Amino acid sequence: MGVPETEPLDVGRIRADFPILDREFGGSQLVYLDNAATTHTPEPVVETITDYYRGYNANVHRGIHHLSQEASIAYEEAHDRVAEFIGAVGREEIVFTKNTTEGVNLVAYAWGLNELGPGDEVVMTEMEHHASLVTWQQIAKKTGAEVKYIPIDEQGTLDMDAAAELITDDTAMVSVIHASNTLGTVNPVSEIADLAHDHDAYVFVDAAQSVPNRPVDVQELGADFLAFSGHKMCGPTGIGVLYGRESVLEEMEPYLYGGDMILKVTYEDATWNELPWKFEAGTPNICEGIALAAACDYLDEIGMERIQKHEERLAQYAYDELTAMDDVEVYGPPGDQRGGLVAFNLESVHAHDLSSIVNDYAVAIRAGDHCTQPLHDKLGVAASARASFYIYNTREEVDKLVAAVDEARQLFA
Ligand code: C6P
Repeated sequence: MGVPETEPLDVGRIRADFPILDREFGGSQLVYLDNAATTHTPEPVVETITDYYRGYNANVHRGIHHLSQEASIAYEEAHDRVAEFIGAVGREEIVFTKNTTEGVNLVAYAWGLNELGPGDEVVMTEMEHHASLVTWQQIAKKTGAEVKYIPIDEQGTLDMDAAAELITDDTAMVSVIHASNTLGTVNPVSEIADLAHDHDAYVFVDAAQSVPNRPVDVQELGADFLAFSGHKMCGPTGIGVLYGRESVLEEMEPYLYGGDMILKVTYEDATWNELPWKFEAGTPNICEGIALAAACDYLDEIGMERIQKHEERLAQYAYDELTAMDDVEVYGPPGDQRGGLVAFNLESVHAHDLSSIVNDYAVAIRAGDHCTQPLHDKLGVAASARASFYIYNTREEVDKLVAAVDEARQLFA
């Protein structure tokens, strides 16, 4: 769209690419504020999907016929596009997975099971999503390694003094969430990566809530691994990305065995294909991978810095409006220090009831533990309601949320 990074987004124009936002429920137009769970898919990405199935659907790396060649080239180039999007060296560092969860499991199984043992430590944060938390916890149990957590303070910000003490020569892996899907906190990943690398530990970054919402450069962050999901960034479901530093991926054993990940197979043994195919066994999600590249194009055309600013403005506004209510508790750092989401509770109304009432006004938010049960335990609540913003949301939609929360209060008064 060729406008300066500081210009607000042309939300009206963006919304025209998302016909789903025109849906109405009970006479009210949908207000979709559940973008941290999944985002919608713009027309150019939908067109990429239909073009694929109408024009060049074929398996990749398995045929020399025209369709297979076209599909293979598009699928491989999608890796290049994603590499460019996050500042990776090239396609060899981009493994297509199903989602963020598969990305962390790949590293945990292919690297963790082989490399961790008694005396080793995996350091995480108290705000990790279950995708990382449960995975490293279970791999630690299998290997005898120990898990430690960097604590958060009252504002939901990491205690970096504690981080400096917890990360030691015993640390083998530091797995850190870039932007919290519950608190909205954006963590100082490069600072944490420096601490980890000072002790020769690897750094895994859960970027599920950052790659879709702000510029992310794996080199600047100092990530050895970084994972995210296509469905949270205008792409389809069923496609995710694991970035791995080339030298580290080279050393790692494969995660899944089978077709396409091999170089030479005999009845006795096998050798592995080059990166990244060594980690992409079997027929991959071809169309979804190609569509993810189209999603990168779509977001880059809008501008990731402008997207970040737009979301931050909405989150700040929602934070201000919600904290102005005496009986609402908002979790996480102040409005000017958070990513594009706000988790909260209305006194004496369960988050599920709250989300059900606002749904009566066609306002879609999420309620629950957001796959961060230990964090909710720490906050002293079983669940919270959460509004999360994206490129197509407006201040008027925040007003509708706030009005619906008011209605819920009156209903339960
Ligand atoms: N969070 C949410 O509503 P998958 O499901 O693999 O695409 O993403 C997992 C995941 C990992 N890390 C973070 C920080 C996440 O937010 C998520 C997904 C969704 O918050 C579903 S629980």
